[in-house]
Amino acid sequence: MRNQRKAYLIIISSVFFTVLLYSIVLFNQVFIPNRQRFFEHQYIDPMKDTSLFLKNVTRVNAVIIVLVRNKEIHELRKTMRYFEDRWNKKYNYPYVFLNNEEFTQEFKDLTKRITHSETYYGLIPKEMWDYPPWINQTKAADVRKEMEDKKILYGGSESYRHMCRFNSGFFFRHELIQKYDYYWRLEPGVDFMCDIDYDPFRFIQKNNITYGFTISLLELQDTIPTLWETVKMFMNEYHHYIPRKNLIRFIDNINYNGCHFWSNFEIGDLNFWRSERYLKFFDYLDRAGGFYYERWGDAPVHSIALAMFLEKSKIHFFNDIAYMHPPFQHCPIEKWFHESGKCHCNPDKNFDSTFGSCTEAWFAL
Ligand SMILES: Nc1nc2c(ncn2[C@@H]2O[C@H](COP(=O)(O)OP(=O)(O)OP(=O)(O)O)[C@@H](O)[C@H]2O)c(=O)[nH]1
Ligand SMILES: *[C@@H]1O[C@H](CO)[C@@H](O)[C@H](O)[C@H]1NC(C)=O
Ligand SMILES: *[C@@H]1O[C@H](CO)[C@@H](O)[C@H](O)[C@H]1NC(C)=O
Ligand SMILES: *[C@@H]1O[C@H](CO)[C@@H](O)[C@H](O)[C@H]1NC(C)=O
Ligand SMILES: [Mg+2]
Repeated sequence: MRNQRKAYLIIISSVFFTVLLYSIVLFNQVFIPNRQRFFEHQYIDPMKDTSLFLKNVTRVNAVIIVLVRNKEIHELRKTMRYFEDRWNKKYNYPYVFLNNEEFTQEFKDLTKRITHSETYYGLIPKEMWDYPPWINQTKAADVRKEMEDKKILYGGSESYRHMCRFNSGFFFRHELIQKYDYYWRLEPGVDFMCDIDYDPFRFIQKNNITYGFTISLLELQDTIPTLWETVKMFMNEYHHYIPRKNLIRFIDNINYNGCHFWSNFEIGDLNFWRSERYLKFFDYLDRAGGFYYERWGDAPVHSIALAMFLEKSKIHFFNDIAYMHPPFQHCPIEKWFHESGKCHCNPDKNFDSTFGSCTEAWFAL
């Protein structure tokens, strides 16, 4: 009697453990973490393409674009020093500096001397940095006052709005930019924390990629109250511009979920912004007035356009580019980057998987 019960117990527990073991195995196969699945099945790894690392290859038709004010010269010099040492001294891509005011001689001298690349200095024409005629400037001023009282970030700033509109609709049409196909946007004050030993321009050209990012995050909803309804009206009117395979699910959660690529870093194809569909989109938003009656940023505008018009393979997550724009940074978490001695960032400070980032959602798409 006793032995029989023991035997039952043994059988039951072994069945139980076998089932448990099988479910663990099954669970792991079905529920591979999104990040891991992304890197295994979707990610194109530049590190694995040795042709990108050849030292003798010719440059792509590309430019480094810096929109900047004279007073930011020292922040900019710091950033250029990092940028040259980590990457551009190996390639010498040209810089175009753009400003709504004339650059000073000091600004030109100090920036020229920090690089072996060609440097060009452009004035932004008035029509790219001013109110379009249909904007009621009294109303715009009232809004700025209201948003300032509500303590919305840059809510009271007029120049910030001109800047966001310029970066949304004009930088790629500036006369000094017109002859280029690809660009890398650079801002004063940012830091690059790992060596970049290949040419990202050649990488995106070779892989037919339109846009690359390092950090994604949520927009402040107070700055864009009517952006999404305007976008939806555009999508209704111009549905023929929107391909069946798109990325709208990355940004659409009944309302706009706020997800966008942080546009202070961008590596991309200028011809995307110059395309008929993007220009139509920009004009549509510009007519609606939200650059001035609210405070629409160029980052959500760019990201919404990318999401409407492109599929996932056209957008690249530059995991290997360690990048800091305070207060957030992308620092690769794979050990290799740090053990190789090529980086100086702390992977624990990486923003990708923390609250406020959309990069986990990107992995999951
Ligand atoms: N020439 C010029 N450049 C500007 C002006 N406002 C902003 N910029 C540049 O536009 C870019 C974005 O401006 P930022 O002030 O960095 O705005 P942000 O990145 O949203 O905010 P923080 O960097 O967090 O302050 C930077 O490259 C600035 O140098 C302006 O009035 N004139
Ligand atoms: C670059 O170097 C590779 C390998 O040494 C060689 O095969 C190729 O012809 C070179 N290309 C140019 C443009 O010099
Ligand atoms: C401009 O806006 C102000 C404030 O909202 C308003 O009083 C005025 O009538 C508007 N002007 C025109 C021409 O619409
Ligand atoms: C590159 O992408 C464009 C669309 O963005 C497509 O028309 C073209 O065929 C692609 N080229 C290659 C070589 O895949
Ligand atoms: Mg900035």
